[in-house]
Amino acid sequence: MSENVVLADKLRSGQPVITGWSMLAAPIIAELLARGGYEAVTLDLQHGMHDFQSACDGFSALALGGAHRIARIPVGDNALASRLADVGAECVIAPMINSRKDAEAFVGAVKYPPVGERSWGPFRAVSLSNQSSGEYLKEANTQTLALAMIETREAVDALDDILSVPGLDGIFVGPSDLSLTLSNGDKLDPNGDETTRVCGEIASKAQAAGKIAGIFCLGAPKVEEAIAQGYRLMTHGADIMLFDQAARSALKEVEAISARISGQPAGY
Ligand code: 3PY
Ligand code: MG
Repeated sequence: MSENVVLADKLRSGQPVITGWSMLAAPIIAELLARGGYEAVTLDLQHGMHDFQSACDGFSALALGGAHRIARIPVGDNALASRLADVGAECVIAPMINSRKDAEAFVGAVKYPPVGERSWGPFRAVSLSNQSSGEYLKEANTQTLALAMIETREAVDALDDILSVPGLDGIFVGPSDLSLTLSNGDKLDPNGDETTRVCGEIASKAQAAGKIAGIFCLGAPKVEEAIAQGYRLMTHGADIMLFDQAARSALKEVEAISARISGQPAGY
């Protein structure tokens, strides 16, 4: 459990952090991931079922469970990035950042002046950080991370420009979308050779620029590989898939009994 250590400090010092991924908008599920031992949990407001209210409640549940609070916003929803930072996100991930302009607009929403133009009002974030307002303001621009998703060929081509945006703390790779654009829409191949090669190049560039590199990993071997490539924030374990697997394997355990009782006469 990691309550009082700052996520930004861990990642900047090169410590790998594995984040669980929460798509189901029930705060207790995010809390269960935290209590299960995930050091961080990401609430997904892009493809997951979370909205602002479930994220507010989810962050409180994560604080209770002792995990770092991360959220992914929908494409281009920078106003929501500010709101999520206000209610306690320690890190905001923005999908489909394809240009310097996209990255600047995102950073503007997450960072206070002079780096960005985030508006003041972080009442819940202050209480969850166990700081005073003054302390929070002093640390907010370094402790509230802005990570830009690199998940298109266009973003890979613009990577140097994106990485040079002041206030952008790092990047986060989406290998599924990346594989889709690398193949011109032909196939989803997040774990394929070409995708892996490009992921390696992205991590090297991020490292050279002194920025944090994160990635969505599909499978434990990909976590290991990502760390070797230089990634430090790795997703592993999405609640919807974990629950699906758990339900299937629980049912499998009673398969023989289930087959036997389904042959019983009505009323059994
Ligand atoms: C991707 O792989 O494209 C993602 O966005 C992961 O969530
Ligand atoms: Mg994606």
